[in-house]
Amino acid sequence: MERTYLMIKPDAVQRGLIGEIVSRFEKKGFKLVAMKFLRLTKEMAEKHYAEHVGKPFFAGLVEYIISGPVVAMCWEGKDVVAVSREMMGATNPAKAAPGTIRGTFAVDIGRNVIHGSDSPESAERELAIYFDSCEFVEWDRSVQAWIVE
Ligand code: YYY
Ligand code: MG
Repeated sequence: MERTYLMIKPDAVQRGLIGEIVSRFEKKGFKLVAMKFLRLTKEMAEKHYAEHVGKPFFAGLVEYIISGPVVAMCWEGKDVVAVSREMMGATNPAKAAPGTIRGTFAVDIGRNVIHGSDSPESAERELAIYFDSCEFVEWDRSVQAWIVE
């Protein structure tokens, strides 16, 4: 089953949105596989956002992402990478559809409350930054058959 890396960013933690955001993925039918509350080091942040090195927003992005604690999560489910990106909405909250996480809870691209991997390959790379293989919890949900045919 596909996995993705989702991260509740420092602004959402400060604003008390952890529960709201986790709840959306639970209710959707995705399965939580790993979860951690931590503050990123600068090294972790630069590794996470390596694809954006050299861009004008990079320094500010790193500063923001290390400015407070985040919630690091691994979620599993059918097409979870693409579907969770849809649930998050566009990168710029001003363009994010109403009802999406960014469309509902954010107004500024530099404070867009959540990160989600953009492909299964990115997910694998990002998950390895935050979790050891032993931290992914194997468990069965009794409702699974009511969520995926
Ligand atoms: O994957 P996603 O988070 O939706 O966007 P990316 O293009 O990967 O950019 C990562 C992160 O950088 C974005 O969530 C906000 C920030 N950012 C920015 O502050 N200004 C931009 N022009 C582009 C991205
Ligand atoms: Mg991205």
